[in-house]
Amino acid sequence: MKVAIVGVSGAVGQEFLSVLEERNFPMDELVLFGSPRSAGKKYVFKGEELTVKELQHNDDFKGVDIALTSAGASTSKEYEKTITKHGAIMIDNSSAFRMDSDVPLVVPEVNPQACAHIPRKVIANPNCTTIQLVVALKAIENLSHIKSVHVSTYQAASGAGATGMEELHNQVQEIAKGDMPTVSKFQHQLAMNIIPHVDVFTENGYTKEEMKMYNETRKIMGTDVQVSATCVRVPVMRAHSEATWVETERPISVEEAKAAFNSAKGIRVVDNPTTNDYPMPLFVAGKDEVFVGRIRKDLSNPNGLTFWTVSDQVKKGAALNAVQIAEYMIEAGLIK
Ligand code: 2RA
Repeated sequence: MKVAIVGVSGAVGQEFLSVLEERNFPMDELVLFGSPRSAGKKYVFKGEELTVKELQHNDDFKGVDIALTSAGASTSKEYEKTITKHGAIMIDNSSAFRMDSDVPLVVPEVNPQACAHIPRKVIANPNCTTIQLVVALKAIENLSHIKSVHVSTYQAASGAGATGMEELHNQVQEIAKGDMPTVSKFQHQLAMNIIPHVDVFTENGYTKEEMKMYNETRKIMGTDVQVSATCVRVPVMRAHSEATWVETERPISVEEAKAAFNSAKGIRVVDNPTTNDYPMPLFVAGKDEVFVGRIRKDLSNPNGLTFWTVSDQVKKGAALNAVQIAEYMIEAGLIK
């Protein structure tokens, strides 16, 4: 098994390296690719120093079985054929192909069966906000069909990549020194602030990030669920949180929901108001699961349930989900 990481110098690329090592992913060889700027950089994987090759239109992907790509949508579009032409399966973290009808959009806890049909040899990894939402929704959908979802996100700086995290870190230091914080990555100062704006606005007044939650959730769940999202950037380093309200076809009790979350794959329930236990980004960063807490009835709707989720955006929201897709495909005999 030969694996390639494309975009290894970015935040998600670096996370691919640590997730593959942490999980002892079954492979014989790892090759690293990056932009001309990161070509020549060296990274250590399992004690071995690997040098980043420049991504180019050549035959470098001959012999590669799985390419984990996270180099932005335009690079993914430009290099799709170069990466897949010799048979490599491209598991792509960008938004380039997510809504293409001939590309499955996969969260292994929800729709692994979609991996069986990959006419373009491409599988898309969903947006981070969608991943944690659908892992939680699936547990409820198994009890009763979800008709609608309202969700408000609290998205960490990591969603904007390594430079987003760096900007938040620098702003905190600048403020502590009494200097004016430098703003370049985000639309406004993020430290000591929240910004109700992630990605660009679309014509209907929702942002692209909010529309991703609508479209991707429906594609992955394979249902007619209605989704209305408000996506907000918060001064947190690397785990996204979401407050979610669902309306189901029949009323679901808190006990039923808790039992469903407790037995669902990929979920850890932390929900004990008497001891102030609930998921928080500070403690979820670096963890694999989607954490669920604050589970309660929606007081405005007898068929409504509300809960709070937190998940590491760089890990389950990006690199880990892609690696889990690859693991599923190996286990299911879809990659030989
Ligand atoms: C963000 N969801 O948090 C985006 C990253 N994919 O900015």
